[in-house]
Amino acid sequence: SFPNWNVTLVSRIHGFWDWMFAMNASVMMVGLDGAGKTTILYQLKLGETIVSIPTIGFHTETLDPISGVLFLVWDVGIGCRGRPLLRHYLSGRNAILFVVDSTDSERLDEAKELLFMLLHDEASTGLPLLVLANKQDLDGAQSPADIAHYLDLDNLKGRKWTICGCCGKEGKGLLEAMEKLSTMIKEK
Ligand SMILES: Nc1nc2c(ncn2[C@@H]2O[C@H](COP(=O)(O)OP(=O)(O)OP(=O)(O)O)[C@@H](O)[C@H]2O)c(=O)[nH]1
Ligand SMILES: [Mg+2]
Repeated sequence: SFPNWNVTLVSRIHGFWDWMFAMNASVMMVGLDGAGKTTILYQLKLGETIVSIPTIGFHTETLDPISGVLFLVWDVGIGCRGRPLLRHYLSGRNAILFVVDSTDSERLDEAKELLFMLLHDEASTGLPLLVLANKQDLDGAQSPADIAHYLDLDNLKGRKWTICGCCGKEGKGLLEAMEKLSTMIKEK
């Protein structure tokens, strides 16, 4: 067995890292209009379903769904999806949260284009990516695995990524997803 001092040292080091990681992470949330970004944001913030109207421009909210990580989330809506603007919002972020409407097969191509524009921007180099396959409560929702396949996530190089199914309206799956996101940010 380890001498006591050793255990103490180890736990001190853990304490140190916990302290180091009690950080403010700033996350950029992107997705096509209607994907559910604002709904998810308010579900995480208030635990409530809100009646959302399309977001014009962007807004930011501070969240602490996971202890030790304070998320500053940039919810980017209509009008902020031009390349120069996205770059502007990307710089200085710690992660990308990409929201997909899992029922909207017709616009998956468009979603993929938007995602790849982000991932190919220099400002996003190395940032971990969480994809939320939202609206899993609806009939016809594609599974997270199918969406990952469609978005070609397996071929991403040089960044951590994960995909989670969720229902932003009821909050299902969101905390687990945010936990995975904070783990990816810490490991980066
Ligand atoms: N059934 C279902 N509806 C959802 C879910 N999440 C969002 N919605 C609905 O989808 C619509 C669009 O949601 P928003 O949160 O406004 O989408 P957004 O991504 O913020 O859209 P923009 O602000 O236009 O970019 C709203 O009517 C929401 O109630 C979900 O998980 N399930
Ligand atoms: Mg919105």
